[in-house]
Amino acid sequence: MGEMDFAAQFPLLHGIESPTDLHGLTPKQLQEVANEIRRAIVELVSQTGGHFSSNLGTVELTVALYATHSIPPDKVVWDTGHQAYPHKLLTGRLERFPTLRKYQGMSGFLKREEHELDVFGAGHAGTAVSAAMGFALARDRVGGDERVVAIAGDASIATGMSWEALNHAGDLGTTMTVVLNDNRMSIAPNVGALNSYLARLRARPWLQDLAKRAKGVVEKFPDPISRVAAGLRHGITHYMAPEETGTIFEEIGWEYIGPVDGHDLPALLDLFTSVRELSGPVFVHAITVKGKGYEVAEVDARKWHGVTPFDHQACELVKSAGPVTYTQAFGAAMCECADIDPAVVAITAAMPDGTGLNEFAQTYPERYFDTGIAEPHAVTMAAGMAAGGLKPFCAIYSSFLQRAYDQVLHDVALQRLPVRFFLDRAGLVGDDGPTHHGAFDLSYLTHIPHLVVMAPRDTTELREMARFTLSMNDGPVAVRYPRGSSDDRLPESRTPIQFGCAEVLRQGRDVTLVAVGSMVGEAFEAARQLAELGVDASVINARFVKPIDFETIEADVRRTGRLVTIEENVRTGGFGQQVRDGLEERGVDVPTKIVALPDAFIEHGAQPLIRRDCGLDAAGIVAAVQSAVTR
Ligand SMILES: Cc1ncc(C[n+]2csc(CCOP(=O)(O)OP(=O)(O)O)c2C)c(N)n1
Repeated sequence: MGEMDFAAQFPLLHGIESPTDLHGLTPKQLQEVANEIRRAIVELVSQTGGHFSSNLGTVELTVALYATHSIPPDKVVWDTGHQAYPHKLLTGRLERFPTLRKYQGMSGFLKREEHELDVFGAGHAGTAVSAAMGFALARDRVGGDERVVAIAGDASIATGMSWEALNHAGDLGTTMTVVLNDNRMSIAPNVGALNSYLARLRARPWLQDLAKRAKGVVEKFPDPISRVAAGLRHGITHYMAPEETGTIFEEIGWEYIGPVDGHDLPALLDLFTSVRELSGPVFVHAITVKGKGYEVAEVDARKWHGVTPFDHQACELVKSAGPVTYTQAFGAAMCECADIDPAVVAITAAMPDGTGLNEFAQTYPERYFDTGIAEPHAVTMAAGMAAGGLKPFCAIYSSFLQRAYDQVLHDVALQRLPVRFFLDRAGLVGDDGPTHHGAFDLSYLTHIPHLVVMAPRDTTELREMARFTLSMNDGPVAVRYPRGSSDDRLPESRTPIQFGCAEVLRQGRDVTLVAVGSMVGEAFEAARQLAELGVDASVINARFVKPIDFETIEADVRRTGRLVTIEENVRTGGFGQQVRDGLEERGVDVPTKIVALPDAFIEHGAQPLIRRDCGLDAAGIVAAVQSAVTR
């Protein structure tokens, strides 16, 4: 990609440094800009990988919005940010695209520190309407007149937070715009009653049709009525089609405009020009096609949501059949558990693919629940299910469960309800970066009373842990595991899981390494390298992060006299600090080194690179041991 001649390939786009550069362009040129953006997304993302189909769906929306607004000072807040590549391309970042999601390269999401027009960063869904409302209230306080726009997808708009914000702004009458980018898809097909409601709205006459109708009316009437009607031509739906009033949005104080074809650039240019002048909260319902313009992605937008590099001429995604991932192992374990116990049910918050629940969903459709992007609801619903006698397995990414901390604490743990949490993407996830790293779960879970926390050393152990949780009916349990596959440097032999017990993998004389989950393989490899350096290390697979197996650790440490703990979690409140604390209480006084993530947000980049930077690989562990040994 180094040889790409951006100026030759994307002549218009190449000249655009800022959205205001669109202002001098004719509608025809703007259409060409849109075409170049679409082509750039296909060509560039096919080389870097990244989010794909969502970005093809926002091309015309972005061009129209940016051509009709004054950005800056107008502000656009993108929900989640995975669909904002057109925004990046219109804010002077074309030439940075080859570094998309790469180590030290451009983020796949929006970030305030990456660009001044990334006015609000995200990665988690459902924040845009609240943030945009905040900007609007700040503007009103200061006395500015800039427009604030939030763009949210049909899945993101259904989050609790979006509705909290719609409710609030509708009441205050805050002047702002929400653009609903309705492509009917979450990552998987969208779910929920609101989604069905949006489908009914989609079935209404589209604004373009209304505009034609209005034009007929205009032609029949002399001035000034015709002028008024013309002024409303792309204005407010219900003036033109009174029979179509009464959307839920209007009922709660928003001006609802739509549905409109989100790929009809001339219509969108007209529409956003008018909308920019409206006061109060305005809700624009745009219908888009996820994957628009790249046929295979239109047909299977789900498969093309996030992609690895692909051949864009051949239109083919090559999925390599690598070793079993933790996600796949969990999916298989769920089916086994459901087979064994009819009380087992599975819950996902809009991530059936990401959490590996597809097979379960097909095999046990009546025992499978997709809440949509609604982690807090998913957790409390699971609590209710557990109270009602079911065995809920709640599969949520580590970073997304951050949203439901109080639900885990107040609804699940306080009532000692046996909900089984399965936290995929625990630890550093790689290319998605700081919004998605599961860096905090050991800290935000292990201090909650009654909650048991486990971490498997490999995919086989994950399956065993899932089965093990079937008998844990006294209270909640969380199992956390990383993105990716098992470490193949670990021995195959294993001991059965016993409650609260660690597994000793190797017994040495000089130092005790106690590792959690994803770090057990690295610790084992470090021990092998240390042996070559003449240091004989024990390796203990912690298995339980709560309760910690102090007997096993203490016995080993009393022999070796030195301890190194290793975990892929922030140091504060993590495993290592708790081990040190517990040993101190037991009167075991040994030099201890804690290898963990620092008190910082770790940038994106390939997993091995960012783990290396944090000292969370065999080499980092060897270095930590050497410093512990020489102390
Ligand atoms: C809190 C949270 N849960 C889950 C996700 C994972 N996720 C990323 S994008 C997405 C679907 C978004 O769908 P939609 O808002 O309709 O936007 P589209 O991609 O269709 O444009 C989901 C579930 C997330 N980013 N944040």
